[in-house]
Amino acid sequence: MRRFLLSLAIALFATIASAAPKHWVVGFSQIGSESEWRTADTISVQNAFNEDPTFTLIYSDAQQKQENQIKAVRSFIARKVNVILFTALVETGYGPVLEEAKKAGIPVVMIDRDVQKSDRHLRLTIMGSDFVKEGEKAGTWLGDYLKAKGLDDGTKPINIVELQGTTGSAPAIDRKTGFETIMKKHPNWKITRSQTGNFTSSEGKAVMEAFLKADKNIQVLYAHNDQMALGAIQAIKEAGLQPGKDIIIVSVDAVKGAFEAMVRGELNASIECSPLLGPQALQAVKDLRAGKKLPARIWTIEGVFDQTSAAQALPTRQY
Ligand code: GYE
Repeated sequence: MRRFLLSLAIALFATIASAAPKHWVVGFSQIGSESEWRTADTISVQNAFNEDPTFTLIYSDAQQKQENQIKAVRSFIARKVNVILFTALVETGYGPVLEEAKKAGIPVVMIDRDVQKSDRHLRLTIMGSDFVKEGEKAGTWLGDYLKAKGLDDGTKPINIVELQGTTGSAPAIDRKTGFETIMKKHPNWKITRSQTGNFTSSEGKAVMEAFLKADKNIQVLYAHNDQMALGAIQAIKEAGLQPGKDIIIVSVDAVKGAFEAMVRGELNASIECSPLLGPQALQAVKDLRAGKKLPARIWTIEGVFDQTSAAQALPTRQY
């Protein structure tokens, strides 16, 4: 009887042990903390993994330097982590290090910014937003707005200045492409000035100051993220103009700061790009651990907000 109970206990223990998920170590190579968006994204991923005791997350902040990211991935490989979460600062230059991860048998799950097409076979999947679509939504919003306000007769030139994100990054490339697709339907729209503001408020402000000094004929600002738009709003005010009125502003992200600016009437619209990728990343890694096949692309679902919807949505915003 004693022996029977003992073997029963052993069998039971073995069943429980095999059902319990294995402990996994996850390396996360983040690009930095250039914006409200980025901070929300980092916190979302850290919270999701730190709240699950079956994971240990190793976080590495590259401080906007590609070489730091390459070093981080190499150190994850040396530590034999189970999976690498990776956000690419720019699209190019990661081929060799991704090759090393692949050789080591460590899957790479991209979150947010992808690498260039020719390197995509080296990563397992990508989750995040459709940046091209965001650019298209910005253009479509602008077309509808100008029409509704009677500001565009289809012939008078509409001069647009553009604040681009980090040069060579997926969202900067794609948000430009998407916007320019919509511009083709409006032959009188023209991007008269376009420069990078590196996705930061301070550079957005400095570049807008330079635009305003050189050019008195700006109708619209298209900023690749809210942070740069918020910096530019400062510059526009300091130049004695009214942001949101003298210059129509549309940007991307829909962070809290943008909602507040819309409520103040200083920003006209923001295209949503959700940074809350943590729960989605956790689920994907859990699926991977359970031996499931991940889809090649995991999209986030997002909307568009403007001054007519900002005040109502603001209290419910999580970032
Ligand atoms: O729009 C911007 C940020 O990669 C989608 O990076 C992200 C962008 C986001 O710093 O605010």
